[in-house]
Amino acid sequence: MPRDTSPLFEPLRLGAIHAPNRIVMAPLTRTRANAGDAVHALQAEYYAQRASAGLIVSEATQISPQGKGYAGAPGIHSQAQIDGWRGVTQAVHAAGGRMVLQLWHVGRVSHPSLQPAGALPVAPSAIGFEGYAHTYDGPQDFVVPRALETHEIPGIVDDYARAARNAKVAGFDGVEIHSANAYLLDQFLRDGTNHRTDAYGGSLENRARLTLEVTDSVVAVWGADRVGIRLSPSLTINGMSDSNPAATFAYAATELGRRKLAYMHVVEPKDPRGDPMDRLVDPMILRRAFGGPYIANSGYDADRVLDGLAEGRLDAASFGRKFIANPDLPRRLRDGLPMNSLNAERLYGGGADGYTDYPVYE
Ligand code: 8OZ
Repeated sequence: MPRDTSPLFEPLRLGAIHAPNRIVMAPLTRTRANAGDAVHALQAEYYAQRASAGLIVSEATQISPQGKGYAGAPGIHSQAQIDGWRGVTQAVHAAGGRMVLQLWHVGRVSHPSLQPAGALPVAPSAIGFEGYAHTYDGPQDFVVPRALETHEIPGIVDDYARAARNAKVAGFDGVEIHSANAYLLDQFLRDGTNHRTDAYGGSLENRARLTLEVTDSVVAVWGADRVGIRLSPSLTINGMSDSNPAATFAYAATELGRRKLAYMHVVEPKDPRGDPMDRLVDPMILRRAFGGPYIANSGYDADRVLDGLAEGRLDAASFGRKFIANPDLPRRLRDGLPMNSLNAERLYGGGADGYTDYPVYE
């Protein structure tokens, strides 16, 4: 007997957003924006193909020119960008879907060639790290960023609020604040990247202040029930570290929980049964601290989602690579159908190839 997959299709309320199933399309950087960092008809087709998701989270999208860190990533700070995204939301809605925009500032994960006037990328503190930025001239070493002055921080909070308003004009159903994956808000949260001595550094409360101020400014635009947030407590890419990640993220999740957001989206350790050193923070600490709808991410398949639902460990799960390769992923999970394989050469950049040409199951 094949396993009963109907729990995947029990509807879920994510704040004011009604998801018809528990299968979320994860935010996926695909770097196919045009020269003005705008999305266009190609992205409208790609996202509309995936409208059977319970919810689509857009690829990470710059709130400001300073927030950019990857050649080909889209923004939500110009009129052309708003117009491009409006075409996407119209196509997704016409196909019966729901979609939130992921609001992104990369902080130090950038390069002067991607910054206005060739400026240094900004960060909580002037701390360099190993690796390379994805620029228009190919990979280039990361540089030591410039520490933000305290008086610049309200301007960044305003940039998030403006981007949130632009997302509304573009017709999204809500927004997700990207506070994960080694980008600006995550850099403030963790003490490996945040050595500040002002109100935004030091204590747990101070390091969480920027994420919470941004959340409050975005909630003022959308209402809490259309704002989600993404965290990645166990991720150590791009030089991320924290001296007590369980305490840091439990505090952030508790404070976010007080705000009654639509959901919290957590990048979990890749293999929950793997090396305990890779499991810095038990995701259940965050789930309990937050208290609201919880979307799990990383390496899920139908069985793990069904187990997680049955054991009360999650409310939904998001899928990345599987959703790239299978536009009809919910149906394939429901019916146990075979999956298309991923064309890993075509994840980033280019056009329709490896983007909109994955077939639905016949
Ligand atoms: C992969 C490649 C580039 C960016 C993230 C926005 O990790 C990203 C990203 C992922 O959140």
